Amino acid sequence: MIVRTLDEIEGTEREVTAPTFTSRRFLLKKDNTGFSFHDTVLYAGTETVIWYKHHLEAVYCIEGEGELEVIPDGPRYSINPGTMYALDGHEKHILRAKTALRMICVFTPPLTGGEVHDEEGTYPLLEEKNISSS
Ligand code: 9YT
Repeated sequence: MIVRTLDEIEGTEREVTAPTFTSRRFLLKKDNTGFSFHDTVLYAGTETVIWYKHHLEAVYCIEGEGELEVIPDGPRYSINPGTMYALDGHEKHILRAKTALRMICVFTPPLTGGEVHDEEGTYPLLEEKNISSS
């Protein structure tokens, strides 16, 4: 069994920051659960262009208010606590955070740990890196 708290993750290599969000990665590929599991906060007033060409992601909003727009042609969805969306078609999209959005995210295949969005909002498929298991 794996038990972790947010306190143990914040400020470690399991917390990956980007200009518009911080991602606290509770489970990664090296944890051997078959998926990765993140608690992500998108900063208020930001827009993030995302296009996961290599991953499927499910996202559950637990705090905040925002909007999800599939691009280029829509549709648009309101994002509020209690809303889940799953990118089962590798949809390119924009996530707008009106207030800070706290999102619980699951990725398959699992992220290995250090991924940051490239210029297309994509995460590469990475091999396991030799980082500690903390
Ligand atoms: C939905 C969302 O927050 N996407 C951006 C970051 C990603 N979830 C991550 O790396 O945790």
